[in-house]
Amino acid sequence: MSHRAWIGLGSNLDHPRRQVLSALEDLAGLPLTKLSACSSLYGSRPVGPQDQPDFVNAVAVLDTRLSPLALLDQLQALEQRHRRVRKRHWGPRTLDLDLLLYDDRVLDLPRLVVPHPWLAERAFVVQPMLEIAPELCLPNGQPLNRLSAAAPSNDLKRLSL
Ligand code: ROI
Repeated sequence: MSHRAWIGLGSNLDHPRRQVLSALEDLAGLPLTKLSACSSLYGSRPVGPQDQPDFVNAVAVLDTRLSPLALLDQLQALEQRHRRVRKRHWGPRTLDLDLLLYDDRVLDLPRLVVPHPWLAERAFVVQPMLEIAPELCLPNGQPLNRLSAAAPSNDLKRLSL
């Protein structure tokens, strides 16, 4: 059975746009997985410490037969392949891949919390998700488009390719 997984991508080091675009290709090549949609790229000021470069973010939708933890393993392996640098907590990084949603599942495991705990508060996640699915609701029934007003924008803007 195929499952629908939403992935958040973010980078602010080492050619962030290139990092995100090549990560989208990598996601398309994951085993048992099809890339079914992706958002535009977005630029924004960092959430957290401000003494770091701006971020490039995007969201991808996967149709996958991988379990949530098998998918997480694949995402973490991809981050490593992009030689993920993470200098400090909430600091700059070459590539972040977050599992945002997995069907309507709610998971609270030591390695994985789904929906992603910060999803609703981050415009750089909410806006790209709404670009793909304006009517999307979270597993608790909350419509995503109601949350978008609450999240600070951090000067989020859609980037032209
Ligand atoms: N800020 C923005 N704008 N985009 C991110 O992807 C991002 N990721 C993070 C922190 C450092 C919290 N801030 C971010 O992990």
